[in-house]
Amino acid sequence: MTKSSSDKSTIKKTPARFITFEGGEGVGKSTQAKRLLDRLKNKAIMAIRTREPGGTPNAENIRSFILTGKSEPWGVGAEAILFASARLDHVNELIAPNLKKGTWVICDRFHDSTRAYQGITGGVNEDLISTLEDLALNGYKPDLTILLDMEPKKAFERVSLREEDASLAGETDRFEKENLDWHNRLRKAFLQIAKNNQERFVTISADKSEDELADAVWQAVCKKFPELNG
Ligand code: Z5A
Repeated sequence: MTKSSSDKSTIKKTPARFITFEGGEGVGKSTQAKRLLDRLKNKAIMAIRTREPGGTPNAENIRSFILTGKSEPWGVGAEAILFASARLDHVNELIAPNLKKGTWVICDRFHDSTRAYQGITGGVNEDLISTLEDLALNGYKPDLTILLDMEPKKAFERVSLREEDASLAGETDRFEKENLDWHNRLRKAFLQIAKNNQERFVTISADKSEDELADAVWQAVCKKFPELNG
């Protein structure tokens, strides 16, 4: 990419940041992670987008094991450990090396998902969740977490539109099959985590158009990292 001299000075002044997106299914995390990546790149900032579970070959193997339902008989505690194992590899092999070389990292879900799904909603003991967080994050806590919040019922309508696509019809992952009450509890869990970590979280209503949401996300990112306005 050709960069102007002002673009170069932007890169110089900007330390690499670690941003995560969280929220229930279908709220628009993947879409907004991509939109944010594009905006950072337009500012000539080196950035990558990744996801959890996954992001590295080892972690993608664990993703497929969990989301196809193979881990379900092991119980929710074992699933929390599997998510953390995938995360440890992801942090060590992809997230930390990129941050160290000055590349911003945008991650679609991270440790707050384990706390919300397996911990608060799934009932796994808080001490185990905290221990797994310490182990898997290896000191790499996000600088900013954007919680996209929306009524699960509306978010599911978005997902069902997507799944009308012939290639996805009939596929349901490990968590999609939980009922609406479960997803409402999950929404509350994320809001609770955001409330408990206000210095790191920004909660944005996801019930808006893709463009409006991208603008709201960008405003939140620029507010948190004022160097982007320079
Ligand atoms: N999980 C866990 O239990 N513990 C953990 O520690 C971790 C994860 C890390 C991962 O599934 C599952 O693993 C997840 C949690 C669990 N389970 N669930 N359910 P995943 O990665 O396959 O699924 P997801 O994270 O829930 O993503 P998603 O379904 O793809 O949703 P999304 O990323 O939030 O939304 P999207 O893909 O950007 O958009 C969904 C559709 O809506 C799509 O067709 C878009 O074009 C459309 N869209 C997007 N934005 C808009 C707006 N603003 N208006 C209208 N339509 C829109």
